[in-house]
Amino acid sequence: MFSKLLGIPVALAALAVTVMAADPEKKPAEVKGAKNLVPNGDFEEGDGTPKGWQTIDGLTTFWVKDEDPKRGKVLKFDTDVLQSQGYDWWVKIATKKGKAKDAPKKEATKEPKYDTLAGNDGVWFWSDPFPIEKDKAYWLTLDVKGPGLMVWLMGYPEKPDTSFGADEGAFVEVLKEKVSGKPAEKGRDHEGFIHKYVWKGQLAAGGSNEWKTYSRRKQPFRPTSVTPNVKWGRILILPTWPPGEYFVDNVRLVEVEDKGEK
Ligand SMILES: [Ca+2]
Repeated sequence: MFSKLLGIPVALAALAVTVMAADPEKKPAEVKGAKNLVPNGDFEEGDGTPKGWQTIDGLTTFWVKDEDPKRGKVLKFDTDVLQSQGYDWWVKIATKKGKAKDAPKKEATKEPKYDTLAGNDGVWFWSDPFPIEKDKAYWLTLDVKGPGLMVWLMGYPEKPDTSFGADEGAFVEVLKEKVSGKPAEKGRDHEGFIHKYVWKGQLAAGGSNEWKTYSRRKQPFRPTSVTPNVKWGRILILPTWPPGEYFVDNVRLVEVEDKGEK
């Protein structure tokens, strides 16, 4: 955990600032009539939780009004929550025994906070699936306020299961244990969790106390260039370290003109 904590997230946060700053000049032209493929990417629609995304939980994820009324509603994350408390509450959400409005009060966290979600699995937030077309190139942008975080476009051959946490191996194992009351199998014949996605592309974003738009600098995403069986995509937003609050708005994935350089 320690190396993950001090290695990857911190390095990525730095990368987000130095390499991934917004640069609209480099953006390839959108194809004519291109629409945002991400459902409800501006988080304006919904009833208690944003439509087109996994549910918020009221402990680590929130659907809030931004201070700027023009921005409307945004997603808020809190990674400064004990991993144990987060997992316990997520099991309740996944088994429909809890709703965001009934979320428990956050337990106090202590320095150095290695036992928080920030220091471990982070707080994941998944969009619903949308179609990905063969040989198409896509451009991802999003607005972030807060520390650096990771965003992924995940590619699937089959339309993925959108039940809460279905793509999170560690969570699925814990959920099975809590529901069955038995420890998960870990023997030699145990296959473990098999991800349903076959492709993923990442974008580092964030690193400012002000809202900024982030995108990849050079290459668009081409999910079918090495995995031609990809037919569906989902967005995964994943803030981890440092422990604290992160805000996200306007997640956009649009088809762009592609000269085909790989
Ligand atoms: Ca919004």
